[in-house]
Amino acid sequence: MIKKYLEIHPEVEKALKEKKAVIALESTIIAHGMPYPKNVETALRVEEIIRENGAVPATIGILNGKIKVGLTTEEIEYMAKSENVLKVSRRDIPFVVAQKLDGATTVAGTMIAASLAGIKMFVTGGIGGVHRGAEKTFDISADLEELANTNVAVVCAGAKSILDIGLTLEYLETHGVPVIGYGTEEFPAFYTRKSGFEVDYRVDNPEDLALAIRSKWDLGLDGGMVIGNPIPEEFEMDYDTINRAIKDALNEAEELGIKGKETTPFLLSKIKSITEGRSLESNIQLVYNNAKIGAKIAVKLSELY
Ligand code: PSU
Ligand code: MN
Repeated sequence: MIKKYLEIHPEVEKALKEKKAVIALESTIIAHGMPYPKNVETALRVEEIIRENGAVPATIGILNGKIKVGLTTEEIEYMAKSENVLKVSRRDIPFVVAQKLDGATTVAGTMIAASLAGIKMFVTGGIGGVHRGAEKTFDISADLEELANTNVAVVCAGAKSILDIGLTLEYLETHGVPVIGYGTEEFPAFYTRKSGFEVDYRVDNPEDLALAIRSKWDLGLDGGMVIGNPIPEEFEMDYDTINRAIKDALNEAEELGIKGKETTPFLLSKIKSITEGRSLESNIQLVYNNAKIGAKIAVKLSELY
């Protein structure tokens, strides 16, 4: 039944059958998170890094209504260039599929597709979360709800301070989503290693993480896990510079009345232009770093199944 909606790339299908490590990758970061042509370059390099570290990449998106698990290079190019690719979270999937549209999947959308295909690990840059001012706007990313329910572990570089990091962590705690610091006690803030917030558990190697992930699901504790992997020091942004840029971007979004699903892409592109592209460079490097660690964890996890 589900098969009619999914199209799994033969290489991914083979790896899954052989219980090899497979990593899901999202396409919203390609279509709405980074400008062309850096988005294609990054997406393809991330796949390479995953292979170099022993896992098979599966970039996920919806094309002509088909949920594709493992986009080809040409399909990634198309996602990166086309103006008609929608941003697809849980609520959007049925319509994009039924109307045979093209959609780039968010963290939530990608987790759903990964889980349908049997992929346990997912690498990205940053997750969505509770937005600043959410007590008025109710803007809380559907990513958090997905993390609460869907069995996919997500490696990210933490949450950006376009979000309310404290409230995001509270939300995750309420929903029983473990938040791990990879080699750190502090939850990373995407562009910077520090956020001022502690993680629940620090883990220093892929083996220990794989054991915790396996234990969670063995016990029927459904839902995901957030693995916060800090950006490498050499690519980190200056704390004050990035926070000033974020503040300016937030002000502009408010003045222009940007709302709903437009908010995150708007802020990302504003921050990029305010920092003259330096935030984009950091963003790219942190994704590469996550790909490396994510693949290593996936390899260890595949040995446990
Ligand atoms: N953070 C980034 N880059 C991104 C996103 C978040 O640094 O591209 C994307 C992810 O796809 C994430 C989505 O799932 O934004 C969250 O959007 P929203 O806040 O509308 O749920
Ligand atoms: Mn939102």
